[in-house]
Amino acid sequence: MLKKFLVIPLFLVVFLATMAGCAKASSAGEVSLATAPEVPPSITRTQPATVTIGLETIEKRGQMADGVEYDYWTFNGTVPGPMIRVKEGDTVELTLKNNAGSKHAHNIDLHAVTGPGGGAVATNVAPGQEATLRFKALNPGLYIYHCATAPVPDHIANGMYGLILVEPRNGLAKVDKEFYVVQGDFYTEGKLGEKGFQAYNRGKMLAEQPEYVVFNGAVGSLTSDNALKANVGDKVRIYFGVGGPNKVSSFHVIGEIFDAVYPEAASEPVHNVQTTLVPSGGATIVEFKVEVPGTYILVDHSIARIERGAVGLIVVEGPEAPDIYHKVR
Ligand SMILES: [Cu+2]
Repeated sequence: MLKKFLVIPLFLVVFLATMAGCAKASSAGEVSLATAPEVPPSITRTQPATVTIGLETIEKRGQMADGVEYDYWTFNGTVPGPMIRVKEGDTVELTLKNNAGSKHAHNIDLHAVTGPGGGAVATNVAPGQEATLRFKALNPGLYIYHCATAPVPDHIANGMYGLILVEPRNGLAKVDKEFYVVQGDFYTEGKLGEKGFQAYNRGKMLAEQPEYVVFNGAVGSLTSDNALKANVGDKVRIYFGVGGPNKVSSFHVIGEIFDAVYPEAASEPVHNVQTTLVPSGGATIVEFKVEVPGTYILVDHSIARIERGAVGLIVVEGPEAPDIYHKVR
């Protein structure tokens, strides 16, 4: 009896405290997500808010390269998963659903989370189930998120990663074009270029000998019809991450110099950088103005990897700038 009397007031206290907590931060509703290479729009509100995110883990067959199929494990059906954009100080309520058609349990570890496992333990979900995590985005920056269900390397190797941007309180400077690119290494049964369905090869993953090293999950995701586009005079910002599971990236754009790099996505930029090193499970933000028309090539300057797929294009259109660049004879 005594227990019963105690339980009811305790429930009321918790309920009222929760309501008071909710009243402090306004609710800004669902966060808009973007599929690579798109970036969600910048956040115009100036105050932190409570925001919600819905992600679904989906295992599906996709194209690794021309004529090469692979069984990816994904967030929302794409590699990388969607880019998430929140604001410093936001309270984020993330619901992770595991598609009923999945064969494996999945979860999410966001490097933007302060708390055990980055949220992985709290979001471990069997096929057909869902879980909800609430966290406060304390530190501004650009962070990798990934699945951390054991064996973790298998889940990452199959494509379970993406980026979450925690915009600083005062926002980021306005630019003309923003792009979202994540590098990953893939380990197929067949050798590079071998046609048909290719299963995952765990031995190659453990030996750290990928067949493919690609941007945005597949060879050709940023070339020909998928090339990025900009105009002469544009200021371009790339949110670049490395999902891994194993390889780091010597990220470089052939024909450009980064006016600013936020090394490892830290808050303070450095200037005039040619190539920036991005760790596995890390990210960077690079900015550059495009002054001369033409085609610029995104690469991992561990340059053998261009043969394995790590190539992307930015096609810049506009008037020639012969005072900056021209062929004399
Ligand atoms: Cu997983």
